[in-house]
Amino acid sequence: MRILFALILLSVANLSFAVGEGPKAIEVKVSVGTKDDKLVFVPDHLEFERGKHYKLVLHNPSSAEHYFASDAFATHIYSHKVEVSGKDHKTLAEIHGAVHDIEIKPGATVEWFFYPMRNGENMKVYCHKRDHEQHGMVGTITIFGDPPFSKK
Ligand SMILES: [Cu+2]
Repeated sequence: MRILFALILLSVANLSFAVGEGPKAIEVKVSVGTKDDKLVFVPDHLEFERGKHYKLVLHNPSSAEHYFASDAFATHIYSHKVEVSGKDHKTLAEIHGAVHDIEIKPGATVEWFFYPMRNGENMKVYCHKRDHEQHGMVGTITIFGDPPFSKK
């Protein structure tokens, strides 16, 4: 009986890991554009380590719409969810499934929760609005480290 109870506790703990936030996400902030409307990502290089859980906070402080787009990145991560919040920071929407491209409106913030799954070096991320990429709105993402869940 006691063992059964312990097993139930264990499975509940596992379940909450699977459906909840998981291990505390490491927050990484990226400014998509700048207040003075420079066409850049700040920072323009991101690094993520496999086996960790990340919360990528994309904020657009500029007066223009911008994209955060990367086909390679999408195939190298497990995207847990993307949260869209309103001005009062209340969540308006959660997007599940593989995400390749996010358009961020002026003043908006989105939070992207994911697990890096495959290594990739300098995968391109860019804004495909008009000529933004040519003006410098392009960056790179590197995923490194041992495979998640591997035994050492
Ligand atoms: Cu842009």
